[in-house]
Amino acid sequence: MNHHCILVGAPVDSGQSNPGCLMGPASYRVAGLAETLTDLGCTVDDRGDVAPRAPAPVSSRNPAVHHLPETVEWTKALASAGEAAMAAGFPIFLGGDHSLSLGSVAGVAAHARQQQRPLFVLWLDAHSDFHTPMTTSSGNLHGTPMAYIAGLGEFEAFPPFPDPVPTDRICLFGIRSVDTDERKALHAHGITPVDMRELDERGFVAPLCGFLDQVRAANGLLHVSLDVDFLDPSIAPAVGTTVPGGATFREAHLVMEMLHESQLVSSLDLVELNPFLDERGRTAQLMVDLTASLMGRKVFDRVNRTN
Ligand code: Z70
Ligand code: MN
Ligand code: MN
Ligand code: MN
Repeated sequence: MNHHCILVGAPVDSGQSNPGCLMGPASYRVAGLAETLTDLGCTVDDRGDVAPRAPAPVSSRNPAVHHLPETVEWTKALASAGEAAMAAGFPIFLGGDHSLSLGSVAGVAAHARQQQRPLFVLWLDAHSDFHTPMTTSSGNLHGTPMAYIAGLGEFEAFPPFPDPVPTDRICLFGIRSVDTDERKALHAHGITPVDMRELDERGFVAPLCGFLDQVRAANGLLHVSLDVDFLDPSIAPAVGTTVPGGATFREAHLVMEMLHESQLVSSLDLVELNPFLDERGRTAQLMVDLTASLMGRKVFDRVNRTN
């Protein structure tokens, strides 16, 4: 794992309808993300917030879709910022709603193609985010990045995704809210999410180890996209749509600790934090602490038990 962290502020608010995610990057900075990483022995380059260009007047064939022009410009700007950050170190994208991953993962994928390394994606989320702009009924584009990354469906004014990620390199993890059209598309493309029911039955370790073994065997790069709503709303209230039944405090930290021990993660998104809905900063602080676990904070050193 590269311990030169590049912080990329992505105050994206256009992918959903609940204002506030644009304060996310500021909230992570106030919660001390850079200082926490430095204390762990990482070096940190905070590149500030990405500024998208003025949107071109594009419209969607689906009248439900809103803020398409803004989201397209964020995608382009974050793809170039992401590709540059990958060349320099370990990018951490500070969201911003989940539509930012249309761009962050595009930049990461462009870098992976250049390095001739296969890219894997771990999607820690209550939702599968597998709509296309044609199938979404909410019109919220934060519900679409996973389909874009997989190169599936029609994405209108968006640039074509560089080197789409084959579906067998994608792991949707913690899922508990899937719309009918998403379920059909997931089924059609042979994706079986690791949903909360499976995690209840098997625990978090075995399904995650299985995926990490695949990444290791392929000498892959691994992008992790952490949506606040992966976490149970009782510990992470600062999110627009709360979905009960999410990961507990220890389950979430265990995932991050295992990811650290694997040494496979090469980039990270922190998405969907809405600081306006937070309680005394506790969700922002938890996201920072989870990032610290991913970067190696632990109580005791122990033999690596995950591989
Ligand atoms: C629903 C939609 C979603 C996040 C909500 C919800 C999507 N499938 N994603 N919160 N992060 O509107 O498309
Ligand atoms: Mn999401
Ligand atoms: Mn979600
Ligand atoms: Mn949400």
